Amino acid sequence: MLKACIFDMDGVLVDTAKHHFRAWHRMAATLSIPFTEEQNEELKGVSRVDSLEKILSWGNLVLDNHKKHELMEIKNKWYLEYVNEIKSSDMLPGTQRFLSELKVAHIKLGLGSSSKNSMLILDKLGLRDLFDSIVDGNKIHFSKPHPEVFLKAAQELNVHPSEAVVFEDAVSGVDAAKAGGFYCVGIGRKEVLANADFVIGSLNEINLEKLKVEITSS
Ligand code: B16
Ligand code: MG
Repeated sequence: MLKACIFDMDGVLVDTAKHHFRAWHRMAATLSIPFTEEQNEELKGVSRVDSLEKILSWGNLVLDNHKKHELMEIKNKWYLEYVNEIKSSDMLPGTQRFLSELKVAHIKLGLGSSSKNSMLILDKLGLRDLFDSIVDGNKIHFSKPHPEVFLKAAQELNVHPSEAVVFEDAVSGVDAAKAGGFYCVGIGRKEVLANADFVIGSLNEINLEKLKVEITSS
């Protein structure tokens, strides 16, 4: 029985993935490390520190912890500048409608994001109060694909993973959801999110009725 829906934030509810890419791209350029959109797919859902480690490894660059900390601060400063102007019109299609539909149907709502900036973004979008549980990068020890973020959200919502659905746009996030025993709806392209139970382009393509049909037929 479906009792809860747990949403990733960046790339599912709001189009912040392009701002993360822009900030990391700018950072990589200062280090003379080439960084493509394909490589950026590997950073989606991955924590700030793990993202930096990946970029440094692509450039075969070894830095001390002090320098890494400095780079992460600068990247986040740029990212915050880019998202500063975000408002409710930057929500991805279907977000407001689908969350409201679930709320009316008394399905519990959880957030499962790797971002440490989630509260700021949710406030800018006016979405924070809709969520019954918010688990983000400030509350977890292990980055996706570890299932901790979703298991913690399910625990806070007082539901079993088999009673919850996770919505994810990242390969690492889909893997995290499946590792945690959740039904997972991928948001993006089927070829990329092959491990998801089914894939849609955006929340605009789903409603509660359709979701229940997909779960039952799986
Ligand atoms: P921050 P999600 C993730 O958010 C992003 O997909 C990923 O690109 C980012 O590196 C990570 O949050 C950490 O974000 O630097 O803001 O703490 O997709 O899990 O909602
Ligand atoms: Mg995401």
